[in-house]
Amino acid sequence: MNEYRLIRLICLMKMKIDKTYKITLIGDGAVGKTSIRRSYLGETFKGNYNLTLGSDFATKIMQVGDLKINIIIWDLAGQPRFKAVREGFYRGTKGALLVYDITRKDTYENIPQWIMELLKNNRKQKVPMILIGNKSDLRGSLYKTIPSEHGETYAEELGLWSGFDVPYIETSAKFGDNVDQPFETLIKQIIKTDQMKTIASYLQGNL
Ligand code: G3D
Ligand code: MG
Repeated sequence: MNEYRLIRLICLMKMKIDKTYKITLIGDGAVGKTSIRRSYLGETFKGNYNLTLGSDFATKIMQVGDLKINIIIWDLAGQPRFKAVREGFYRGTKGALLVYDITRKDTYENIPQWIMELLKNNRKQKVPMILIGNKSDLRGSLYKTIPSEHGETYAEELGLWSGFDVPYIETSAKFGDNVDQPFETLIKQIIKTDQMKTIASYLQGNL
């Protein structure tokens, strides 16, 4: 972890923040996770990225209604060789952005494995999720692409399975298309889930 980022994280923790939530970007290698994170944070799109080595994170403060929320966005390397490193980083994840590349069918088919890896390493906790089909700028190009309906149908199935509303969102990290929406939708769902849990435990305590 880079020293500057660590200091920034400690400073943020000391600011008056109402809540801190950890969210995780997961999916196969090269689907565009780092690009989505960078694009959302207003960093410019770069071709020829350095490979994410194991894990990396960034933080952002969001104002949601009256709440000041600090989100810590973990970006995990998708390559199989980083599996052992990744496992330690899932714990405490409050929401996940599941990313596939619409030009690579295998990355879509691997999404269930990613969900299993998350569950296994996050105390079997189902969390709010967003399904992202990235590289939408390549639709209509020479690449064969996975139709949007496949993403939508699969997101619906995930919703039934998880008990959360799971939207399907197509993004282009390259052009910054739709990159804010998955983060904002996910954070709102996390806040709602958190509030419902608080109410439920309050009611239990008062029975
Ligand atoms: P990862 O973090 O999931 O491993 P990266 O993926 O963000 O490192 O991106 C992998 C490659 O896909 C990069 O290209 C990056 O530029 C490209 N990419 C990411 N998002 C998009 C997108 O929305 N559209 C297009 N066309 N390309 C994208 P390189 O050439 O560096 O391998
Ligand atoms: Mg990466």
